[in-house]
Amino acid sequence: MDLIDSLGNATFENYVGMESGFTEMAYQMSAHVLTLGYAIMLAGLLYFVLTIKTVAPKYRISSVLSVVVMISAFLLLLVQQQNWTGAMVYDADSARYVLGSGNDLFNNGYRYLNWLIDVPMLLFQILFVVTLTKSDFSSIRNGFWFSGTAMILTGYVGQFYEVTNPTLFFVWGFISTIFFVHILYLMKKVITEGKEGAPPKAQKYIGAIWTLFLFSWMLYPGAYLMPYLTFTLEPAFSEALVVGRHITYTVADVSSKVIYGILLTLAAQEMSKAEGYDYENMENAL
Ligand code: RET
Repeated sequence: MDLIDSLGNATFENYVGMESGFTEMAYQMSAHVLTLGYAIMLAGLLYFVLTIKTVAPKYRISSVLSVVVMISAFLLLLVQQQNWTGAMVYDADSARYVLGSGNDLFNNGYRYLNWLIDVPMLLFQILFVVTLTKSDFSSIRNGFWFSGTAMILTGYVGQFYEVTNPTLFFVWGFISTIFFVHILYLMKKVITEGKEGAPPKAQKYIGAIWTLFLFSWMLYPGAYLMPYLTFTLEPAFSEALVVGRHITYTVADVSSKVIYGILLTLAAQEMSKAEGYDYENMENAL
């Protein structure tokens, strides 16, 4: 039977698993990097709980949103890791990990649905730290929510076609990108206005948040495009690209959720100090 007939809309990881299988290194690196991801989310969870009182009460909702993101990402990445180790089984004859039969196939779809929670939370979070000088809070919030949801749902549909129908894959990916550009536009506005009224040290962190935001959010479309990064119109069934996708997602997740949340905490600490809430010089501060 043809690979496409037996695997249909499955993502390209499964095709590699069935066509050539994975070497020990490719299989284990994937498993380890997924484990690293959920371990970091748990560490991040502790950081955001333990530092909540280092910022003035009005900024604490940002830490609470980080806690929500850490818990949902921890659960998702745990499931994702088990999905990987469950889908691929060791085959002693070929000395490779191959796609097993009888188990679920490997799928990234859970990630997309998890983003439905995390993307709005991450976008709202910054609105509780910075003060907008011109824009209206609720119109930015609604724009973030609308475009965030639309970007994810259109991408979710597209990723099912990454092997079977490149045209649909690129069309849905393109529609998703339009919403992504809208999010970038809104975020740039929030950063520019947010910087205006902030104390100098906080301004430095807000500037760093913009760089981090651009870098980390761009990695997600990069992971979407992974099977086509050989620049042909056929998806490449390469184990290096599979490992590359796991690594890209992990770097993106750690940067866009954990490091982003830490930078927001640091900015909020500086703003708190400027407003007279200085946790470093408080008794029983923690
Ligand atoms: C998709 C589809 C292809 C085009 C674009 C995409 C963008 C995805 C982004 C996701 C961000 C996710 C985050 C998750 C945190 O938990 C949907 C892959 C542009 C930007 C930050």
